[in-house]
Amino acid sequence: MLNRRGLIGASLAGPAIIGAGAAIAADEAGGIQLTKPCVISTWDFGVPANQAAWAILSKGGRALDAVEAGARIPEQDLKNHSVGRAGYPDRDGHVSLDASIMDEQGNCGAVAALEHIAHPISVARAVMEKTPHVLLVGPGALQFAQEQGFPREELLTPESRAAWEAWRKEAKYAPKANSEIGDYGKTSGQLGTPGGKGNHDTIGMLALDAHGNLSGACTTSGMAWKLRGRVGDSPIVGAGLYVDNEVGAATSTGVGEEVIRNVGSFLVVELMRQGRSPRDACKEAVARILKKKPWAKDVQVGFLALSKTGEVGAWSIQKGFSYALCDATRQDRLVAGESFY
Ligand code: SD4
Repeated sequence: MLNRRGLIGASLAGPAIIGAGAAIAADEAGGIQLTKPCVISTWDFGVPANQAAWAILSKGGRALDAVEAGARIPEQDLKNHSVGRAGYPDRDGHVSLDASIMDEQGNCGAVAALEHIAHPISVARAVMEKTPHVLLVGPGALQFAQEQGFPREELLTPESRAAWEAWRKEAKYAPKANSEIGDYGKTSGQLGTPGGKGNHDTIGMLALDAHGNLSGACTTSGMAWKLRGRVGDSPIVGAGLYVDNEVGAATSTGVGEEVIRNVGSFLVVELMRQGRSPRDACKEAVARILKKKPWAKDVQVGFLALSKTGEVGAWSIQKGFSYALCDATRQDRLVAGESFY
């Protein structure tokens, strides 16, 4: 697996391809064109996730099935402490998961603050397909998942517990009603702010299938050491994920509060509808965050977008946001995204 700490920094001339492989054609604005079908994901662990999605897409399968299968890969990865099983817990030691999924018809489903279920993305899909609702939370989401046959499990691994116990020794957790960067920092302790080293890594996946249909999935254990009950952007349709089959799809990673405040993924897609490239739309959505709250330059938020025609774009506040690309040409590309700082 590729190590995000070894990434080449973002280039002002356009996104740098850091996974080995054939060159990707970048347009003048720095966007990347993929061929249909294709799938893209946030972060380095998006590479194996994309490959699982590709097994479906390459056989003519549906984008929705592809993104669900892909998102389940980091959810079950015991080395991944920010998605699914083995995710770092909240302040009180509970692993609390957020996920959403959206298809080409605008159907969507999500779960928030879900505990004890290893694959929240599949529960989100069940909410979409088997209930009249969009979002189930907390104990109700757990009850629904168990009724659907998902096993109840302990998701806190010994390694995650040890990290949490080490954090508790040092923690001076003082959340304020009016958040400032210092509060995110205190919340996260040694891990740093969400989206920074060691404390980011929502997987957002966007796929375009051979039939020309888009779908997306987003799943995370959220900000490490968060307050119990805290919900990030990932399960909020329009914030952490949005799909519009006429235009494109977008997803986000980083400090969810900043994404929710700006309804980030919906904004990216609407900007694409108005004619912006995925790259420019992501850049503008990041700029909006910084305009409202200039101190947000010290946290990380990244957007990733895919157009209906297979064009890819991304932008983040800080360096270090990588994303994975997969189409018929290659299934293992990793790109260092562009950023303002
Ligand atoms: C959240 N955006 O819960 C998600 C997860 C993440 O840094 O990327 N955290 O805010």
